[in-house]
Amino acid sequence: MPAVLVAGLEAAGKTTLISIKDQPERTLGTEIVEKALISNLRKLSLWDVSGNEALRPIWPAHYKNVRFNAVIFVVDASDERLFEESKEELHILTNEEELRETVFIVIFNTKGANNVPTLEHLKHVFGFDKFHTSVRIEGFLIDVKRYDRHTHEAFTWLYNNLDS
Ligand SMILES: Nc1nc2c(ncn2[C@@H]2O[C@H](COP(=O)(O)OP(=O)(O)OP(=O)(O)O)[C@@H](O)[C@H]2O)c(=O)[nH]1
Ligand SMILES: [Mg+2]
Repeated sequence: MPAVLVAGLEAAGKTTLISIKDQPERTLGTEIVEKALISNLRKLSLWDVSGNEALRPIWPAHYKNVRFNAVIFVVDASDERLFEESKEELHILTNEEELRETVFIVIFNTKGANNVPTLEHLKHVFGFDKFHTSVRIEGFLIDVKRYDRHTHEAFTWLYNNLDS
């Protein structure tokens, strides 16, 4: 079963995205759930970590021991004050030796706000044009609380890129 690390800052919407709980509380330990992100497709082993700064050192403990097929990196796109810190964490992950073969999908979560930047702008701010060409990464702008066609498009991209 493919393993997927679900990372990002606190309250970005990680647990909401993978719909483990209706009203998620902050994740304080790592929760591993096996479920398909698109019904009828194969199950994934989803590693939902805490984005709390004090608990982020646990992330490397996971990917240094488990080979992840993908990283889902969730960003709160409604609060630009968090962009720099979020970008730093994303770039740390994309530079890790253990994640060199891993495909990255960045979920920019609108959190239902209607004044979020465009996807193009977000990708620029997060340095998408600066990743080494070997980094396989794509970004999507969605409201993680709603499972709509944008969510479906993002998850379809993930499934299509898991093994390639
Ligand atoms: N309206 C709205 N609220 C959201 C959305 N995504 C997340 N939230 C809310 O933001 C809060 C944090 O979401 P979580 O999914 O728990 O965030 P997380 O990334 O798992 O956070 P940690 O577990 O603390 O690292 C919750 O109260 C969610 O209900 C969204 O797309 N729309
Ligand atoms: Mg969580």
